[in-house]
Amino acid sequence: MKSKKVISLLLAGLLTAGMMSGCGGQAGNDASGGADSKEDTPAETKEEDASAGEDAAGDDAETPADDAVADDDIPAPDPNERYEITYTGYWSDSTYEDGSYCETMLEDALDCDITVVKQEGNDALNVMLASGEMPDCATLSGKTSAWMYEQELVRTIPRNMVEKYCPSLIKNYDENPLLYAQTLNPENDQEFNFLAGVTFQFVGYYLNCDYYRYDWIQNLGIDLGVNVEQVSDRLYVADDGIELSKFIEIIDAFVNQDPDGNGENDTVGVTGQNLTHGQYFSAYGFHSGVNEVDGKAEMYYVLPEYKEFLKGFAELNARGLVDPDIIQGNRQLMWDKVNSGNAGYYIVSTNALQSSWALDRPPLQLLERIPEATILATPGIKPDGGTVQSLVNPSPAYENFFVRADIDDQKLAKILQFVELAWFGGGDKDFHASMIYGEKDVDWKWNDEGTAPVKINNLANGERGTWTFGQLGQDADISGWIADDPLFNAGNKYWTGPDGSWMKFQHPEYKADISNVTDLATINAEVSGDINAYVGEYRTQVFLGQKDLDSTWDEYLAELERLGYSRLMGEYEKLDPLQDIIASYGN
Ligand SMILES: [Ca+2]
Ligand SMILES: [Ca+2]
Repeated sequence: MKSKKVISLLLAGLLTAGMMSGCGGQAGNDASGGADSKEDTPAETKEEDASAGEDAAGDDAETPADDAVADDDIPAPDPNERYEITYTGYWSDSTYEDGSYCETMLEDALDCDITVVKQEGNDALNVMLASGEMPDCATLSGKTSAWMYEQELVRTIPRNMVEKYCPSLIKNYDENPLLYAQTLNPENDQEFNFLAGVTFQFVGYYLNCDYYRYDWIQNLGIDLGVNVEQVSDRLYVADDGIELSKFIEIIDAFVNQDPDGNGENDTVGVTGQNLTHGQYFSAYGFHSGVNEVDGKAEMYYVLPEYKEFLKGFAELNARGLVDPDIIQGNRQLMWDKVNSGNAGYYIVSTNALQSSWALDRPPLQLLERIPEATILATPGIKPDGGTVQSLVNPSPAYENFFVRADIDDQKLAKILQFVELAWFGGGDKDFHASMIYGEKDVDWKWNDEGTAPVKINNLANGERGTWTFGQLGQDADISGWIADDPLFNAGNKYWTGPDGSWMKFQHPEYKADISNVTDLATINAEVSGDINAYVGEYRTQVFLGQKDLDSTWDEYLAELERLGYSRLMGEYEKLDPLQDIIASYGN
């Protein structure tokens, strides 16, 4: 495998783009790196050839591998069999329409029968797995590889078969080698335990970000202490985070100094969906998840800095500077406050500037509803004299795709061809786009430059089979297509591309068991429910002033200990820091 270093790993995402489950999009930024494949894929050339369907995924056109394995050693689908593949994954609920456009397109190209097994959410999925009714292959959110093998539900996938049948996937793995560490069997690197799909959204185009009403800040005459650039009519961008003391000054003014100038004391302060936004933590010098403390892994919620955060936010709340509704966990309620001009500070992410999917939420809905509103995007809040800390995924890995235990190698070959086509269009951009946008020239067409799809019909996710098969193939192309938006692009130099200046604030967690080599998953399953519930309850009580922080903090730590905190963290001691693992793939 090729190697890259930390930087390229983190930045690869940037080149591309990102987005959420089904936000459509259009038009390409230059993205790429990704699926500019050499192979013109078979998808179309294939359809009349009903006999030997085995080449549909472009097996000959695969990357000129350095380790050329003789073709005949690698199992191929039985040319005399028309395979039936059952599958479930995203957008496979009861609204899925059997024989959808995308399903038929895949069936024609692969010369097989595909059936989507419908399931409604996690409970139904658990029932299905417990009763031994796992489909031939499935994208299973929230199911760890360790658990699936423990239950003897799934089989390993030979690496040479993936190299042969899924060249587009392998290309992404080669460019982001941590993906190998996440998916290969730790005891045998010639076998994948499962295949991770990709999305570049969480390593690039989905940066943490907060927004302020910049017209309010200007009305109030506040000097922010950072460089602010106007990048579009109504969008301003800061080159650095806002210092905590400045943040409090802004929020105080938003609450107490009539920032909208209507003569009424009618605006609120800190809004948010909950009290655990990374921006708040960054303000006090730590980040979510696993932090490093003198070479040791600690969860954020035991840190002295977290204690300071609790104290700080309880104080802000006591001063009336936090919107009391913050503890309701109601995203829509928060959005409404922002969109109606009741709140002037809010947290989303950079890609909320994309009109293709985010029109109903801040900041775009605010801009539509309040003509005088302008917005300032910042990368977060930092301690006075400190730096912003923002968490980013260590790799573009996205969800787990499993193959059932009793599938033989020949059928596996067919399933891998299905993966290559469904996720990446086998390198054929028309096919790839159709898996997301539907039928070419009916539901979407290429833009004038031919660089990105433009929607003709706004299909819901899952409609005509869109996203049902392609969700895990959000490579450079798809991510770029979806992210493209004039307003989003206006701030590109801050949040996209290898030179995006906000990238310096993005880091993965200190440690994670990406290869499943510890008992972390098991212990986590045993203790984390109770721990998280207790952490949440304590946080709310302190925030509301129901519990005195200083006099109860030791008790709090002792209770966490009783709930299994040290047992949990002991597993982390067995792991190398993620940055070291990433660097080990460096040149
Ligand atoms: Ca079918
Ligand atoms: Ca007012």
